[in-house]
Amino acid sequence: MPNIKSIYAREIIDSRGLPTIEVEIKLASNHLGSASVPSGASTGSFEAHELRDGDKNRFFSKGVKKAVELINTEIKETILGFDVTNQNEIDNTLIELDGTTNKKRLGANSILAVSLACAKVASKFLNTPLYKYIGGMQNSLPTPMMNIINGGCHSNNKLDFQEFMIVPCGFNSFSNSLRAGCEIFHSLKNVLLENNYSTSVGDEGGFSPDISSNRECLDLILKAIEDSNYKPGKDIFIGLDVAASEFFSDNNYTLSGESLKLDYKGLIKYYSNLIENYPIISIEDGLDENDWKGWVQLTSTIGERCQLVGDDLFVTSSDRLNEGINKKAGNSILVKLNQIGTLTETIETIELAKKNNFNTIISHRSGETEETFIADFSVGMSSGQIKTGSLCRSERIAKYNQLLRIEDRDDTIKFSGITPFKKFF
Ligand code: 2PG
Ligand code: MG
Repeated sequence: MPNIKSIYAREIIDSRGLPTIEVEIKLASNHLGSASVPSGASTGSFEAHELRDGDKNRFFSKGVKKAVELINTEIKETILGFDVTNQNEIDNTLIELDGTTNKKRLGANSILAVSLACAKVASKFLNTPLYKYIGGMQNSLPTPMMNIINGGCHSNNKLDFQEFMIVPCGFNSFSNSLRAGCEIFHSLKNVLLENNYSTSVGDEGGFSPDISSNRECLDLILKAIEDSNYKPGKDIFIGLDVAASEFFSDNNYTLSGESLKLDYKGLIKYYSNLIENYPIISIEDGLDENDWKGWVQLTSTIGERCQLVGDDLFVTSSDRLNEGINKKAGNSILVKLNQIGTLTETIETIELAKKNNFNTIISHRSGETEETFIADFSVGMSSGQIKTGSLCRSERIAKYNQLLRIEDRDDTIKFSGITPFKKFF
């Protein structure tokens, strides 16, 4: 029987050495499933609430014992006996039980850990791969956006932009795209060494050289692409996560690394210039999460040439995405399950995005675990793209390896190679 027999949560440690939640669910049929949840550093202020203990004596206040306790008592008592294949009912019950608009009482981390563990054990009960359980028969493998240089609050260098990603295009499979990413990652290591830069890595496994100029970073990446015998602007493109909310205040964007203080118009010019000179096909959070006026202008200025991705802007919320669609702000959405807190709500947001021709990118968080749910999720939802970090650090590689497994096991699943908006070079 697919009914929930027991639920058990515990505190585990994430890739930054900070606590997070793992949940195990057992069914009456004795099937067992577990899931753990990630945590962000450059979080959007409209994200659902992450419940932390606030006890200064443990993990710098970041313990999750309270959240674990809530799962092991209140949440457990409420959903014991539920049919685990009824994800909507479980998620809606958890949302109601929480009773707040941003999951402040029980915590989006508690709710999501249970929501994901339910989906995983349901797929086991039905003896179906997780991606098929989520997506039915329509599955595809995503193009990876691989973050090979870390800046912003994911690193202690002076780079203002948070992520410099390589995006393979024109490859015929996920594994070949990933292979290109690995080769370029290694070439970049050599390029950095030749230029006397450190090859230490940041939170997401991208290199974290002591560089302050965005252009210098882009030049080093282009060199690494060429050294690997790929053509920038043909085989490999570049994506940026600017995470602009992190350097926005008093209506100004301060790029300290480049000694620039710009208003939104100035920053849009800066981006227009960058995309003219580099094969950049995607800019995430190019402007602040509240700068709707700037987003509308950004979209009308370069939205035909570039993927403009709302992460902090949309926080995986269908309400905020609707606002963006109505205002014509952005043309793509970054999807993070823990920004909203249940599988059901995340799927609703993706469906809304697709209906409105917004590109969808399933994303990890900078604080991750070995959990591979998002790999299956990207295939099940045919998201087209996934962003899950660099080509080192096992919490990032775990997702890529799961995608390799899916590709290897089921050759009926197509690869969604993406087509850039504009021809380059
Ligand atoms: C982002 C994410 C993931 P964080 O901004 O897109 O790369 O970072 O998890 O720190 O919010
Ligand atoms: Mg982001």
